[in-house]
Amino acid sequence: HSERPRVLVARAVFPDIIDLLREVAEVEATPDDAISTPETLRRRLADKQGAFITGSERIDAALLDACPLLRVVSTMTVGVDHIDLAACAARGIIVTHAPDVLTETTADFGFALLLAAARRVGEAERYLRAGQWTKWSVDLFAGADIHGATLGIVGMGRIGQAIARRAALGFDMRVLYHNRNRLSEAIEADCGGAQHRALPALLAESDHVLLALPYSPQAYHLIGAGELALMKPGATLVNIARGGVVDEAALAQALHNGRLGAAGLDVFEGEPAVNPVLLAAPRLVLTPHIASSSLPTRRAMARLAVDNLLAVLQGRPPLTPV
Ligand code: 8YV
Repeated sequence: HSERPRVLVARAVFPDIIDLLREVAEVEATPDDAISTPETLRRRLADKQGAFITGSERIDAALLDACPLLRVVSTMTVGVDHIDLAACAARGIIVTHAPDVLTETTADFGFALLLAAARRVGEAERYLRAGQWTKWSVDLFAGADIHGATLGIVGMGRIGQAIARRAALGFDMRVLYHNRNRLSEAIEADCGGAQHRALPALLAESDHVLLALPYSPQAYHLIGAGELALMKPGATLVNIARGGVVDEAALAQALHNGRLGAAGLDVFEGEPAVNPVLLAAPRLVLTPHIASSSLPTRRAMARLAVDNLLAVLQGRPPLTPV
């Protein structure tokens, strides 16, 4: 029917969830590889009122200029660094995202990376699979302890707080955090007595540092050679935020020269391409941006993105606007 709004689903995830859109809108759902270039996205979005996107589609002013009918952009991510929010606001386009539903799953994975890096799980498994395990030795893959150590969390939003609770309750860790704003004493208490620090102090005092901040231009290379040099010798760095937060060449260097004990990265500056200097660095666990990827959570993210679209297209307030 011509009066029904048209929606582009930039990635056909979970057909049963996308089908909910079809009750209200004309849906153009493209297979996974159809949006291969910004030009393809622009062409497919040009006559649409709504967009369902993931973290991989870039929504910028040039694209929006080609989409005069667009009213709502709904991303199934919590991060919105792929969307030019000012350009959307200037055109009256509502932007919605998917917070909360992925918090606990993502916090779980922060710990998975921290444990894997500090306890050298990746290296140890490769060694075993390569048939190199021929005898017991006292320091075989001897790593750093998690329990009882000091964890520094950079970015104390929903995910950072969920990690702090795990650290304090499950691993008896002392928790430090760095955040734009200091949290209330009640929230600090709920996060295992987490203490606020300036970034240099957090880096200097922590045995393990975990990055969970939203990406912004100010966060670009927040952790570079100078910051890595402030960290304790043998410390661990984990990044589940965005690749651009860490200077990858400086990190590789700090791993090569033994300054850092280990690192774990789920996000990369050029993802899905991975900087070869990282592939060559020792004691580094690398995963392909899967921190939110449990099946129930990925479904909940898609469902929330669909519900946000339905709300706006039916004239209701969105559930989780940016
Ligand atoms: C992934 C994320 O982008 O929500 C975010 O901000 O970084 C992740 O959940 C996910 O793959 C969704 O595309």
